[in-house]
Amino acid sequence: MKSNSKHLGLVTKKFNDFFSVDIKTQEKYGNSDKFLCKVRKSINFKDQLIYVGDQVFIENIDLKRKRALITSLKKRKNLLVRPSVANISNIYITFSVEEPELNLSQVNRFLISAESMGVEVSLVLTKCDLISDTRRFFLINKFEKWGYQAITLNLEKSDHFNNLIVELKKKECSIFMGPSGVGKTTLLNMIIPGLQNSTAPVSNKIKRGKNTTRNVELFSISNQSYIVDTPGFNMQPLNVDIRLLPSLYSEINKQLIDEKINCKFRNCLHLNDEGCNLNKSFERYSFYKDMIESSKSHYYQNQED
Ligand SMILES: Nc1nc2c(ncn2[C@@H]2O[C@H](COP(=O)(O)OP(=O)(O)O)[C@@H](O)[C@H]2O)c(=O)[nH]1
Ligand SMILES: [Mg+2]
Ligand SMILES: [Zn+2]
Repeated sequence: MKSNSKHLGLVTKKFNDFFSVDIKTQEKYGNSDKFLCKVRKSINFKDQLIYVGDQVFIENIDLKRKRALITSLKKRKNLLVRPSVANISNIYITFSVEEPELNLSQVNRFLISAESMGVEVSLVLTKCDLISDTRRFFLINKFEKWGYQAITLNLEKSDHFNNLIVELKKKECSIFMGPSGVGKTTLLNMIIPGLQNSTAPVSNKIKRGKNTTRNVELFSISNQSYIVDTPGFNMQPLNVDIRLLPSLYSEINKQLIDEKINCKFRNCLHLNDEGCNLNKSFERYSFYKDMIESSKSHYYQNQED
């Protein structure tokens, strides 16, 4: 690496006006170098902020002090809000099977909001040590009908966990999302050696409040793979555009695309629409209907504002 050259890097951390940027030095050996960067003063990214996960070009590289200037921003693929992270490739929706008990409607909302990001979505079920194998297979079977191959984890059994790590090392940038108390931090601490974020039982968490929030950070887990650490974020599903909703359910897509079912109107919402030919006898249909109804009221409220 020459100090007067331009390099593409990845923003892994952000604090005040500073950014930590990872640069691959010897690609084939998987080596990388971290630079502390500021944005070049004369640059105005049209008021666009730079987020963790963004790819940026750096120049004016000071190899000794590991400093550089960010001079341009590559177009991002996507941007997650709360926590703000750019260019996610995989979302792992994470829920515990017990403690807190599985809430199917909530699982669905998280899955659909993740699907609306246009990334690969997977489902992770934690705390499987708290249920029988019969119950575990029942759940795997249920989510298969939803279009997901659930990854079931049991802290006492390392093989499932190791399979997950192998998978994560093949993905570009993964994030675990799900409600509080399901074991996300526990999982991250196992995946990222040396991370040691604090975990807490569900009841303590509520008492403790929000004072543990640290910034979002990307951790490298292999040559080309990163995991997002989102300490202290209580993640909520996003509101999804009503017109997108039908396409985010695999049961609906299967009928419309594979089975070539046609409704009378192309923008059919598959409720009581005239000429709707969708077979509505699938488990998630009631959740689908609820989501449509609630985004409808959302939509009309916003129209009135
Ligand atoms: N029984 C059981 N408890 C777990 C498991 N994973 C995490 N926990 C516990 O669940 C609680 C919440 O975990 P934490 O990682 O802080 O959840 P987060 O809020 O999703 O980050 C902690 O008391 C953990 O010890 C598991 O696989 N089995
Ligand atoms: Mg946590
Ligand atoms: Zn229809």
